[in-house]
Amino acid sequence: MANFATVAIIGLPNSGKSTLLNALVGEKLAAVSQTPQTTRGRILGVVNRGSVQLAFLDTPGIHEAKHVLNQRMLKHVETALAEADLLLWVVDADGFLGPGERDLAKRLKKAKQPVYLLLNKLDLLSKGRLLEKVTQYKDLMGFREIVPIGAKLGQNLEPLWSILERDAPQGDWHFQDDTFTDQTERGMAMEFIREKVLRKTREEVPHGVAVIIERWIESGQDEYPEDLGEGGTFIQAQILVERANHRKILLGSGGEMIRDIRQSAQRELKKLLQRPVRLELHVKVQEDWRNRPEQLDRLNL
Ligand SMILES: Nc1nc2c(ncn2[C@@H]2O[C@H](COP(=O)(O)OP(=O)(O)OP(=O)(O)O)[C@@H](O)[C@H]2O)c(=O)[nH]1
Ligand SMILES: [Mg+2]
Repeated sequence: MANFATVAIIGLPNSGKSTLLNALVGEKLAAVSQTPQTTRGRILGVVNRGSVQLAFLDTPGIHEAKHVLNQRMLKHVETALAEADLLLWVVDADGFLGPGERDLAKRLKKAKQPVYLLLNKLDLLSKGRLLEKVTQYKDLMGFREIVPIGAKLGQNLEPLWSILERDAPQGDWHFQDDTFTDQTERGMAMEFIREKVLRKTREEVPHGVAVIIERWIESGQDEYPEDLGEGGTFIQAQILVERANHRKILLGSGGEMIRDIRQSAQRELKKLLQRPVRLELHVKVQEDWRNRPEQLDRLNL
């Protein structure tokens, strides 16, 4: 007898949803940064535990949509909410319970699926404050379970696993037992390059950044740089920004910033692809790309 559940990971920006997905899958699938709205799409991570298969869907943080990009981001949340059997609401338990949380609770009250509250960032909280949070959230709505977790350090995930295994409905697995995501290498490369940009920039710059893979050349193909060695990959990517002054910030004085970003992204891609990688980055200004549907299509957003 088999069990299968689609499990949506939802919540406000920066609460730790992607960190949790990575911790649950045990692989880095999603970009993580301190910048809200890091995740722009839905990211699938499949985990098999005994006879139970769990398909986790990481989603963008719920926020006010100001651009066409943001509307598309929120659509991914809606789709995940509609598809899921179980809903994990991840909150930053170290933050304030504000209007965003109240609005989301109002929506989740109407959900047909069970809602589990995950009080994340356990490592930053005293026991007393944690208990206080539990009381505050309990006042908002009824939860199937409330579990304090520390996604970053993988704290207290065992109780969560037990709950999910217990509540996954009976049904056939949807994925082969060796599948853990539907993301392509290129898609992940784009995300991880953007992650490095987000980790190094502040304020309005990160939100206007997108990454396009322009060339992806494998060993043996034409124009492969032979000095990279056998079995490697040459990647040329474009970083889109919205304004000329953002481009300046990204380049940094004497090109220091972009060099830094390139180096850390290249390191990350080597880890991801498990082979030699050379990364080349170009920064290009394109005003208002976040409101251009055809550009968003091209970016797979
Ligand atoms: N101290 C601490 N920090 C955490 C924990 N979990 C996540 N973080 C940090 O919180 C920030 C946001 O994490 P993400 O996983 O990107 O958050 P998210 O909910 O996916 O954010 P969006 O994609 O923007 O919606 C990062 O700086 C993480 O390192 C935790 O358990 N403890
Ligand atoms: Mg995220």
